[in-house]
Amino acid sequence: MSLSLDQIKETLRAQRIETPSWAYANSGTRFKVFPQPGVPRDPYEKIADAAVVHRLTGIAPTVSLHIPWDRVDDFTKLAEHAQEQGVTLGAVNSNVFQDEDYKLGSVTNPDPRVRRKATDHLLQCVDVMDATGSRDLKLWFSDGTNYPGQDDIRARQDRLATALREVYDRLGDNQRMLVEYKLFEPAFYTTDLPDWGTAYAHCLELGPKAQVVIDTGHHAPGTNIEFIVAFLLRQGKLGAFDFNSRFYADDDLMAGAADPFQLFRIMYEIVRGDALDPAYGINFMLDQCHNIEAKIPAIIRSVLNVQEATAKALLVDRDALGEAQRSGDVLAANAALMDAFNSDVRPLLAGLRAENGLDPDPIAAYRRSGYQEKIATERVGGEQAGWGA
Ligand code: AOS
Ligand code: ZN
Ligand code: ZN
Repeated sequence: MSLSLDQIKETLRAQRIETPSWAYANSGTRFKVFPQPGVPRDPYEKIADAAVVHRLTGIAPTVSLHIPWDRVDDFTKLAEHAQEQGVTLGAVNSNVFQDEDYKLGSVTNPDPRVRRKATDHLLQCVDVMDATGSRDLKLWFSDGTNYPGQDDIRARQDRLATALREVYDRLGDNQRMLVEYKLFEPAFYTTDLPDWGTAYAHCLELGPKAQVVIDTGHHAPGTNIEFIVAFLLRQGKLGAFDFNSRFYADDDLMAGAADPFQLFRIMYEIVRGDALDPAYGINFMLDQCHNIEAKIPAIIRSVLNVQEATAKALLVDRDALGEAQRSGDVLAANAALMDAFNSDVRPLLAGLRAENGLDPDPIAAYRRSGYQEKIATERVGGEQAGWGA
């Protein structure tokens, strides 16, 4: 069914995008971290920055945490601070990849002591969720091997399943587990969760609280991500996105920067599956870092890019598309999608912001606000997100 302009606007008003705490902090590659002036010195300041992004865009009211990068004594207090700033704490990301012990893997490590330590960390992340009121535990494992024969591929799957089960059983009624996959890196021969099929199979085995998270940067070049979206939606197993852009591998560039057409195709499948409404339960997160560009405007840009792709997806004339598909008119079907993609939705979105009392141009509003100058003066010695430490 094609949507009226009012329906499109209403849908866009309800859209929600979650920003990651680590994107506000200093980050870099394994070669160099370039510190920026004014970056947050603690999780409280990361949340303050996320709140600025939300105030300017109106659609980014939640912030993902990363444990232990977001180190505080009292997570309830952090949640209250977020609330005061007008945002709430979102997914809790675990970290079982930055410890000497995890050289040969975390939950799949051949040493039961290391597996216990890794699983205990995941359980502690659920404790954090209890304190913050977060619904989602996001699990990404750097586990894998570099050489044939290094470890038993199948035994590692068994160890992974055991750890996931223990954590799954600890989840509360309103909590979920988001299982992330990644083609390779840091392991180069086998990765224990390399693709959506493996993540899906584990989630299926675990039960309804386990869902797959698609990080758009975690696939082989040329992978049709919208197919994965359509498939997982049909199975009720798509829990979240980590949006970012890639040219080569896990580049973590701004969402929609490298391939806005791909982002549109993904969002079209979301619209097609009626899965955009927050009530459906998909957590649309960003997972990126800004190594050379100014962070807050880059995050605003990314939120706007997702919003633009969504607006274009909503513009698709679904009646014309359906008709063309049923009659086998390949060209007309393709044209229906391309017409929407080639529309300039920026005036529509600027108008919508103005209607909602926001500045039509959030990036210009940020530049004018003086916030960047203020944090650059007030904050000295900003935190590193965790890379290259
Ligand atoms: C790592 O490549 C993944 O994208 C994870 O989502 C990870 O937890 C996040 O990027 C922060 O490192
Ligand atoms: Zn990710
Ligand atoms: Zn990644």
